[in-house]
Amino acid sequence: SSPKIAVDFDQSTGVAVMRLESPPVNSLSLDFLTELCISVEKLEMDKSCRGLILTSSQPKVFSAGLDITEMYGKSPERCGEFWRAVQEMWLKLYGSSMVTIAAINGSSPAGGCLMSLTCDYRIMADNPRYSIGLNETQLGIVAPFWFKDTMTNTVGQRTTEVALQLGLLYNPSEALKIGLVDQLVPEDQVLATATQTMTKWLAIPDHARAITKSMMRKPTIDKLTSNREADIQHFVNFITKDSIQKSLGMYMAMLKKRRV
Ligand code: CO8
Repeated sequence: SSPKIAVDFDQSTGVAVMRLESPPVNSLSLDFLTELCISVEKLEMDKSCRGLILTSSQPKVFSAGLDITEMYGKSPERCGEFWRAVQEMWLKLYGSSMVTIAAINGSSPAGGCLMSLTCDYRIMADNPRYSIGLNETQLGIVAPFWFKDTMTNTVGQRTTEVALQLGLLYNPSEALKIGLVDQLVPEDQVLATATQTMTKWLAIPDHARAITKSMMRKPTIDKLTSNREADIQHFVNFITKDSIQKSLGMYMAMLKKRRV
């Protein structure tokens, strides 16, 4: 099934709702990331669009993170192209001047968590079956510095230090407690709450809010923009190692076996 992004832009409110529609789990493939970047860029350039709500059309899952098959058995060139797209997604979302709200209506591991962390505010469905976090070490891989920075900027140094080493996935109430998400609501109210919260954020003059946002995030963004090529090289060298490929292979086999 082909990946899709459904964008619903309401001219009267200036708010766009972007639904991730890539069955079964919204994993971030190169195609999907490319489409996501194009959609965000279009909205960013449209001066009448002031707010963006990110959510999922898939039941139970916000996003399963990076598509593991994009990192397994692929050529170094292809891995590099994929990583550039991951960087681009983060740069576009973390650097967005729009108000961005994540309506997290399902599990959100690894790259899915990163995507939510780029937003200004996170509302998660209060369902104990869902989890969120940067679980990279559980796959035998290492979250890059800009994943780490985004998490540190949100929950602080100490919490990030423990969470990243153990590859912790948090249930919604734990995630709320450490500030990984800002609010929990019943599952059927996630989007409505995001819309209400958006109204509050949009009551602040755009220019003042956007400059403030940029002031907070620019040092973190500059760190990647000035190191993009080296970061790609680092990723390609790391991910194509035999030992890392073996870990990823085992993790994928575990994912499939886990099914009942
Ligand atoms: N990539 C590719 N395929 C996936 C992924 C993924 N990330 N996640 C799930 N799938 C596949 C499953 O293998 C399964 O395939 P199949 O139908 O062929 O068996 C199908 O999607 C459905 O998955 P589930 O049956 O597991 O669906 P559930 O609804 O039970 O669970 C979850 C959904 C919770 C999302 C679960 O699938 C899960 O935990 N997935 C793994 C998530 C994960 O660990 N992602 C990490 C990706 S790595 C990343 O994002 C950052 C990497 C940073 C790079 C660092 C490099 C140095």
